[in-house]
Amino acid sequence: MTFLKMAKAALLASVLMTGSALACETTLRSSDTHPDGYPTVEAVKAMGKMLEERTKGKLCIEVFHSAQLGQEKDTIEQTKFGVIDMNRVSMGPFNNLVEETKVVSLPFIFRSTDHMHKVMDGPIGEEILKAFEPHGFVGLAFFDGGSRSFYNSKKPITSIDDLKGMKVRVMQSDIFVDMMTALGANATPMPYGEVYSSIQTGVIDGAENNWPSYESSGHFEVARYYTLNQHLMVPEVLVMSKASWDKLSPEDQATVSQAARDAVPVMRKLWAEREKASEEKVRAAGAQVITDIDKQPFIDAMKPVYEKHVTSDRLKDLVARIQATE
Ligand code: GTR
Repeated sequence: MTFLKMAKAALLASVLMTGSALACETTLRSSDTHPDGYPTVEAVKAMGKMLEERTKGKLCIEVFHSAQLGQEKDTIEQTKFGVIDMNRVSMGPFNNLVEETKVVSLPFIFRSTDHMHKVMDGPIGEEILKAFEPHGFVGLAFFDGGSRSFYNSKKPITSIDDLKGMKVRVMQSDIFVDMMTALGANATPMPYGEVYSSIQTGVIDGAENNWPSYESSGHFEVARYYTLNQHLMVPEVLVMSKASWDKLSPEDQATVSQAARDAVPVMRKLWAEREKASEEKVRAAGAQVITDIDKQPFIDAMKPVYEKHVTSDRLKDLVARIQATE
């Protein structure tokens, strides 16, 4: 064996031992607030596998789960500047940056999961994905975020009246602050990672989220009353930093785009399974779930939120088209 051959063999062996991510020419760093195994984390990993195969090891993704790279709002900033290549976040924290994300963050804008899928998979979804670009991001795909409901540590919420004066954490967006105000509660915007201890120490009374987040965050341990009022159905988005995107060849950009879209059905399947499993887990752990709730008063109370936030012609048009989507 020549020296060169020996060196090559040693390099190959070390690459095999250290795992596939390092074998790639370029490894894209992707952020997620959720823990390993969560549907969004697994979907981006699946996308990474597709990418690695399709580019023959040129491009890979490494998912930094469990908020290892920071809380959503901060990681969005870092993604904008190319410090993080990819990010899977709720569209809520994007509201103040990308105006178009507001329409899908409005309470009760979607009538059902089917309605949401139709909108996000169609021309409106495409328009919203494109809207990220002028702000330093490339919108790659939308993931499901289920529907969000209220939970708290104090008492069962059976009507709007029960929310009066409660301190409820919301994601960092003015829409959600105004939504809580319209319901007579005190909104406390804060990062997801601070919610558990804030409920535990009584800084807040509760929060709102979907089944998988309520379960995986452990919030059900400290806030056992969950009311299935389903006021929000905010889709999630996978974005890439425009700075990282611009470093790729047009062929690689197309491969990244396609792999992201191909990860959507993977995500939806995992999501449906996890929603059921999470609900079963929190119920078994003693969470008190209130299902008998009249949503109409909540829907009616949202009028001022729409009036305040749907002001430009662009947003009015998007809202009207979403509502008209059958
Ligand atoms: C989850 C969502 C996260 C994050 C979190 C929150 O449902 O998947 O991206 O936005 O809610 O409430 O901050």
